[in-house]
Amino acid sequence: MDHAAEAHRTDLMTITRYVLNEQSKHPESRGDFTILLNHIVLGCKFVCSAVNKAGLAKLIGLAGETNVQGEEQKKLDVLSNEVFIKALVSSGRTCILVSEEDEEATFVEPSKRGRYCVVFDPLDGSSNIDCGVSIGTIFGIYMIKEGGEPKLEDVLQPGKNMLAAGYCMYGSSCTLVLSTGSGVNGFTLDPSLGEFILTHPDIKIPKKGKKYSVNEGNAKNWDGPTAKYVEKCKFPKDGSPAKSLRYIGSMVADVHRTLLYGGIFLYPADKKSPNGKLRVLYEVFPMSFLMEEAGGQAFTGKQRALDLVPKQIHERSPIFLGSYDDVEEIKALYAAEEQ
Ligand code: AFP
Repeated sequence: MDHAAEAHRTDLMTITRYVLNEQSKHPESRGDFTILLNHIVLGCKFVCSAVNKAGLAKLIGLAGETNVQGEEQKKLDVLSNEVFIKALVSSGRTCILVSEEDEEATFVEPSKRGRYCVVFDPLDGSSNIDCGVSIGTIFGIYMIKEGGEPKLEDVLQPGKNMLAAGYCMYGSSCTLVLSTGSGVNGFTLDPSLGEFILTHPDIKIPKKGKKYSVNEGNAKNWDGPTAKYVEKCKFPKDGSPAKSLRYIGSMVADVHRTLLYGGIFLYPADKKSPNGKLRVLYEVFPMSFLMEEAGGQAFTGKQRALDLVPKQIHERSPIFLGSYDDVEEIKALYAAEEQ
């Protein structure tokens, strides 16, 4: 019997233990972040359970409302949003919450206020719910600027100011990927324990990938650099093999695959949507943060994605993210076009 392997398997690194370990590296830390994260984890577990039971519980179907983006809300969107808002407020560690589902930011009442601002999409990819495709929650965490009342400017900060970002994917397994600014780690929910266990330590994205991920149905409206890049993926002229296309249409699932296998995920601007589709605060920033922490890059077509300063909470931006070398290629095509 391989005792070392056995010991390894029984020494379970839960997400709470991991964050407490991280916390102990900062003696000044008061444990607020650990408490906040525990509440996010609770929200993820609840949504995971609701997604798994959706068919059975007859939760699938329209809730009869339209959200701020003009999209139909599914019951699970509504439920997930409520769960996260309540979990985050009750943590006593948040002051401003921005959710994809709510037109306005939520300012937490003074008696329950803490120093963190959380931006999140409670259930991204919800148009995929009915067919059982992986969907997820995306979140980013800022700290309120020192002093005074919380203001909207506290969340209208560039993505590079985030303290942490992550997503939880509700798929064949429930996987939470997190970065607190020193690398990226993946935790898988063990349903029998009800705990997220570290299963993907120190994730590094391959420097170059073999897959590209984009909605090709929008190709007729793409700009020059995007069209050239995708053409290069399919018909490389340097003798390298063509890339394979993978597109789920659920950002968490497409980014998760890109992070683990390498390659590039694109949601570019096009003639119909000059700012792209994806939202800066709770889609573009958290995923860009994770990509950079894993050794990849994220680019908007004009600049490093994390340098963008949003003016509105539901702002959108084009995004190209993934393996370092693949993003470098699209950056070169945009630079060439500018000249
Ligand atoms: P839904 O939440 O409406 O399913 O949108 C998902 C999403 O915001 C993101 O998760 C996908 O990457 C992207 O939209 C897919 O958009 P297209 O359907 O236009 O390709």
